[in-house]
Amino acid sequence: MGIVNAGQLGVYDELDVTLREIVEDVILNRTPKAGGNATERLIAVAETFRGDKTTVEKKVDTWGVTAKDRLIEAVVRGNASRLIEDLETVRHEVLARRGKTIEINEDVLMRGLDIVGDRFGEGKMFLPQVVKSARVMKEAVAHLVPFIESEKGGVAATKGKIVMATVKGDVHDIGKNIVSVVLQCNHFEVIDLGVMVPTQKIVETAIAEHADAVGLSGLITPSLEEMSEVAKAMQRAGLKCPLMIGGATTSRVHTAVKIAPHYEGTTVYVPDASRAVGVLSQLLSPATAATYSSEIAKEYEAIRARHTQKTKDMLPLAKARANPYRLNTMDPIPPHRLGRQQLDDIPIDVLIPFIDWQPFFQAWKLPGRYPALLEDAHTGKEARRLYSDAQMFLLRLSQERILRAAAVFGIWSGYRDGDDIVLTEGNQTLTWRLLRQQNVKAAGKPNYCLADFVRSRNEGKDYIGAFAVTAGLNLEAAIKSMMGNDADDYTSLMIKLLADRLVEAAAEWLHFRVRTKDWGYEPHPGTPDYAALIDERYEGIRPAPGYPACPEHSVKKDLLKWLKADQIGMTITESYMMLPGSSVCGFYLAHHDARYFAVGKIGDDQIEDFARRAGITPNEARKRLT
Ligand code: B12
Repeated sequence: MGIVNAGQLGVYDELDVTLREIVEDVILNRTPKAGGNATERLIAVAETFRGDKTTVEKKVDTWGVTAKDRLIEAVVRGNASRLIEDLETVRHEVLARRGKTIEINEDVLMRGLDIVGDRFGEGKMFLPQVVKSARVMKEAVAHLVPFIESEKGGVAATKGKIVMATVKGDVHDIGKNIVSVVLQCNHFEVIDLGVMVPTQKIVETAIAEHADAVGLSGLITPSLEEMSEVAKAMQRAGLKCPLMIGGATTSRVHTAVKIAPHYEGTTVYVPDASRAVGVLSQLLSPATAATYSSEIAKEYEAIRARHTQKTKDMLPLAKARANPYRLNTMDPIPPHRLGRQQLDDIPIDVLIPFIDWQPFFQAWKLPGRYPALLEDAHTGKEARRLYSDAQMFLLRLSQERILRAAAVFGIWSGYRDGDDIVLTEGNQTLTWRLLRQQNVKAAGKPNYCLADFVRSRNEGKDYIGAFAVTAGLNLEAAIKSMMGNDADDYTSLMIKLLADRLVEAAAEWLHFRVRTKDWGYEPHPGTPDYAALIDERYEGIRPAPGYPACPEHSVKKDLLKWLKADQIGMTITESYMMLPGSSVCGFYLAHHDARYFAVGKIGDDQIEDFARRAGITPNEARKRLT
């Protein structure tokens, strides 16, 4: 399969490492190492190059001639093939002139990192490359540390020390890890406390380490409450350092309204890893800190003032309820099979065709729409490389069968009761309390509530489905198996992001199966149409608690119990986060009018009504719903 044109021969060390390994496995007959599947791996990776018309430019080899230059290049290119050899050469040079090993870190490796930081900031380098550079940096530092320590060479200067944590009850760490890598590449020292970190530990570490800033991350709304608790504890402990807030559900408004008022130090929302460097640099530089902090304080004060103004255009709950979506009289299709079902081991390769790749590239900060982004003149090359790596990892995950996907699901009789949906089985019930839009609508437009898509008891029989699915079982073991015991952010991020893609794919696959088989209201068209699935062009919806049509999270606890999700290894934290992290749960509503919408802002009357229905205090309801 190889034709060599000596005139166009690339530098062997610069070939894509994964691709090189796959080709070598075939050429050198290293099949036992590849688990006996070298051919399949090569064919799979070849698929990703299909139609790839490469224009060959005359490349000037910039790879350095001295070991020192090569080390800088190694960091910039994220290529560790000669790393240890070059480190040793430079170390002996340094020692020969009675220097100290620490100088290699400061004068050589850091110069590489400077280039990486600058290029990333200018949009000339992409996140996957930055993560690979950080991997080389870590490997180099790990090699040098014993020498530095034995020489008592002192501590390397950094721009500041940051304590990072995902808050208690939350396990999402992809965003936090990306931020940590980017900060480290910009000379910040990061003390990463991991996930589900108790408030006290964050505060104690910040004090003990004399942190220059604390960074908190979280995925879902209940984590915002925990972030407020950390802010309060930092205030009580007399800390003054800046507090950075990040993660998918956090926002400037949330930070200004819910978190900042509890802490006198500067509290700032950072939307993105690439902004973290700029924000921190301004906050920690004596020249800019005071002005920047007071600008943030003013801006957040204005946000709070706007937020407390009552929304004028809000209907009283009674009026909103008098304008529901009115369901047509069509009889629901009875399911082929009622009750709970369990799938203990869904093969990964079944799920791969159901993957929505868009969020994968978004997470890696590669802009554009999939699949067009693979051909983009600016980012296409990196996107293709990333996609090819992803295919490789998926193939291994499916063949080595370490990462496991499982599901519990079913369809039950049920009915609408006011704004609640109730599922029944014998004398057992599961109540899902929903919220109704209260904004003023144009004539003829309803104030939606998901309960509107289910029949009430006196309208006749109806059915509701529910599911919980995970693709994160044995995730840590899978990461270990992919990379041995080496700490490698690139592989770890890759596997976590793929597990997230796989669980969403599993939810899509299961919904398809339920529609066409277990419920059977959709005719089976053979192979599902990928584009139709991604665009949600099918009958019925699968709302997941926490999403805008049903923003309240607590029902997940009852739902997992109803489904006996512990039997497939799924549990839930006090902040309603499911474990393993790569898990999704929700309901199936089959009526062909069922649709997604955003509940939006709700009034105090609905908060109090919800509190009554849920048997909680209005204060508790307010915390959960606003
Ligand atoms: C991927 C994803 C998932 C994945 C991954 C979750 C996981 N393993 O952690 C899966 C599919 C498993 C999932 C499940 C769920 N999800 Co989800 N999910 C998303 C999605 C699409 C992207 C999140 C993500 O990973 N982004 C990529 C990473 C790299 O970005 P990031 O974490 O935001 O981090 C970046 C920045 O925020 C920032 N940052 C992050 N942390 C920090 C910290 C500091 C200090 C700084 C400076 C910056 C910073 O820098 C990072 C890099 O740029 C978002 C929607 C969205 N577009 O954000 C919904 C979203 C977060 N999910 C949501 C929900 C509701 C859920 C579920 C509860 C649904 C359900 N009922 O099953 C479950 C909960 C899962 C659980 N384990 O309990 C809601 C949350 C809404 C809310 N108000 O709470 C969102 C916002 C979707 C929506 N529009 O409603 N989800």
